[in-house]
Amino acid sequence: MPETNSSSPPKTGDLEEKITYCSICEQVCGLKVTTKGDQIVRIEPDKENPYSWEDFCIKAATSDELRTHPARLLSPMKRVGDRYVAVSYEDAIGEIADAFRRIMDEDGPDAIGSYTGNPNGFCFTNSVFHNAFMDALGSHNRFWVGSVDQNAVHYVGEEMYGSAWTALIPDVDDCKCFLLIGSNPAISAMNWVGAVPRGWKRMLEAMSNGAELIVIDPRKTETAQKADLHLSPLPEMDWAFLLGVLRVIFDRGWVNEKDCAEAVGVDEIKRIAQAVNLEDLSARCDIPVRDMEVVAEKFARAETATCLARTGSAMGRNGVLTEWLTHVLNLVTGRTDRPGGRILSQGVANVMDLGANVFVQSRTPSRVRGYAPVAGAHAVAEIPDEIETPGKGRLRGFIINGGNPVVGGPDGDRLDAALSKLECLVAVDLMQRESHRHAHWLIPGVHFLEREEIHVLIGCMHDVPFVQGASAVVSKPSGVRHEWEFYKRLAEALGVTLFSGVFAPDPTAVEEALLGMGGRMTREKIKAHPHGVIFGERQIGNLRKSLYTPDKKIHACPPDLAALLKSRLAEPASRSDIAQFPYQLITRRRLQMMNSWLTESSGTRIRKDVGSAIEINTGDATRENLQNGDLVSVQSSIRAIEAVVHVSSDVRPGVAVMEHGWGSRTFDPVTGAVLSERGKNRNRLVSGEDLDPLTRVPRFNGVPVRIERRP
Ligand SMILES: Nc1nc2c(c(=O)[nH]1)N[C@H]1C(S)=C(S)[C@@H](COP(=O)(O)OP(=O)(O)OC[C@H]3O[C@@H](n4cnc5c(=O)[nH]c(N)nc54)[C@H](O)[C@@H]3O)O[C@H]1N2
Ligand SMILES: Nc1nc2c(c(=O)[nH]1)N[C@H]1C(S)=C(S)[C@@H](COP(=O)(O)OP(=O)(O)OC[C@H]3O[C@@H](n4cnc5c(=O)[nH]c(N)nc54)[C@H](O)[C@@H]3O)O[C@H]1N2
Ligand code: SF4
Ligand SMILES: [Mo]
Repeated sequence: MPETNSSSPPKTGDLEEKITYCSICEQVCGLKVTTKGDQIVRIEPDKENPYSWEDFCIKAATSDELRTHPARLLSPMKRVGDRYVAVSYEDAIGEIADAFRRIMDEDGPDAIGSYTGNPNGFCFTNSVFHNAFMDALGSHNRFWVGSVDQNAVHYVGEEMYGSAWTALIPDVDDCKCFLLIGSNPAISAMNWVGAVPRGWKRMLEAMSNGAELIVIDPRKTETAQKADLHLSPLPEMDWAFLLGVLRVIFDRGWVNEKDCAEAVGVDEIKRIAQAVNLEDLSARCDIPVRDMEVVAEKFARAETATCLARTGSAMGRNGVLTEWLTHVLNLVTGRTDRPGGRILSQGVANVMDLGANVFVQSRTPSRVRGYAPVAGAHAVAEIPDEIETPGKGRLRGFIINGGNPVVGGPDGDRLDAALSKLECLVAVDLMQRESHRHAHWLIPGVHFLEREEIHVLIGCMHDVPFVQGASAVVSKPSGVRHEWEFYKRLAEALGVTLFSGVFAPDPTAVEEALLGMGGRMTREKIKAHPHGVIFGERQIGNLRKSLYTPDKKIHACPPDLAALLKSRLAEPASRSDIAQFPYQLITRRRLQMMNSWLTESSGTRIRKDVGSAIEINTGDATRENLQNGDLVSVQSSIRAIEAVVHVSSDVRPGVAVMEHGWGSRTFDPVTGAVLSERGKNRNRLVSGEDLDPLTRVPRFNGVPVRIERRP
């Protein structure tokens, strides 16, 4: 029988107001939750939160729907045939440990692997204990969601500043010129490896005080609609645009001499930029030379400025080049770690110290493709090969922890087929979704409204020194244990030691140890401020003191990035497959969804077009004789899917847009019945072979496709 958790008896009572924050995205918006016993009556923004409340959105307002969803996992479930049965944690942990032990005895620890998804990063205790567990096994086979979106940041951080966790936050209030590449903060909020709460509203305020906004995006997004200048490039070609802007800046001498002299490699990137022809760069990105000159002048001559690229470019073939060149642009114009530019994130500890000294640092190449890990983890695109290729270290046991890579990652059909070949697949989640279809074990997750913790990493990634502890506003369901406890007990059952015995395997001990490293806040002080606290002045100018490069200098032109740039410059200016695939598919996000989850919530049910629409430019539609509502086949190099045409003047010619996250089924774990199936998974078109050569991120943005009317 499933055991019950005596610490959470059902409660009844009067209305109470409780304070915590939303853990769905990095904005960590403060929440005021009205409860009645263990029921949530209302979720509102916490207006006493000194930092975040104005970003509160529908995702938090409806977040109780997943917590109380009828298909939520309420105890460990064991697969028996094509059904699942509820079992106790003792039995589940015992049997999983037996299977993992048998596999490791035969094939070594690398035969056990794991994938951690985005929500895992928002639960400190889960992520820390999961990593400690994989460390204790001695497995190098870790895969994470960073290889889908943010590896470019980590790669460039490591190469330029010596730490993969160099979080440079836009200083929006003091910025006079924003150059935004592939980002739509009006919908996504201003967060990605760091947060600026109400960042979009603060940008609009800065603009009403004279700041300019330049947006580079193939779609006229909600953000671009507010811009002073919107330029619509070909996908994956932002690097060429940036190199053109840099060339103009170097040619005209609009550089900050001191910052250039203090860094290493500026002369080299200057030589590369000055060796190329602006017309050539313009042909690559399809942005006129004149526009490059205008942007160069606006950016370099502004009193303060900040350039940032985000997932629009990072999730494509040249994401790392674009990310790098934004850092070069900021550096040479004197915007790096300066007011109004990109500043080192603030918080309870220096994030670069944590990154360099505490987080996983494996450098072991992957077994099959031989790729080096980025930020200690291998790429999602590699998982199928690692399961299917025979040999010692072939993945046989696997954990999917808070992720849905079959839908969020590339070529989900291939990953799904590979996952079905595992001998022991464990999914740790609140619900059984598409990626968990072949799981042998379903282990319940704890909803963020039910957990108490101090997220030390997020506490280091703000634009001001802010920290807040999460509190459990309601009890977790009886029978559900915290994810960290699952890993702790699985380690015990396997006889392996967490944290090499350095910390006690207890969340409080780990939180205290990491807070102690920063020396800025204690658990007691944090807990004394339930609404969160800004505990000091912002300190700008710490980046150069915190560098982990061997010579303690910023490296403007790392050799592998320079080599990649030169190899791209040697390619023909336009795609060689353009006749076969005339369009490039890009992606968009919606306010109500968080990647592939919350599709189960009422927020998405108010919409009719649930992820089957393909937006194309008006002129393209006329040429192809397509109209709104027409059914088309969208064909990439690996597969075709169906979609419904939506004609739009917001999308540039040659580009098509499909939102991601759809086409992920949810299941009733007891009966196996499909509970919901909505929209198309557009990532089925994305190859797991065609990757950014340094970060191994697939081409989610920029997939070459052709679009044909269905009979
Ligand atoms: N085409 C395209 N694809 C994309 C993107 C895109 O823009 N375009 N965006 C990408 C981005 S930015 C990201 S970050 C990835 C995300 O990719 P993933 O992280 O792999 O997937 P998610 O869709 O976020 O699914 C997260 C899962 O975690 C579960 N979950 C939620 N909270 C918890 C919890 O507290 N504990 C546990 N154990 N589980 C929990 C949810 O139920 C869900 O099943 O997708 C990427 N995929
Ligand atoms: N509502 C909501 N908010 C979210 C999320 C969500 O799923 N829903 N996800 C969260 C997560 S995990 C992340 S990582 C962040 C991401 O936050 P952002 O990086 O701001 O993500 P997007 O809103 O997808 O913006 C990407 C933009 O890039 C454009 N684009 C596509 N291809 C290219 C290209 O080649 N070049 C250029 N210049 N632009 C291109 C797209 O049109 C799109 O407008 O958002 C977070 N916030
Ligand atoms: S999902 Fe919405 S409410 Fe939650 S932290 Fe992000 S912006 Fe704030
Ligand atoms: Mo993401």
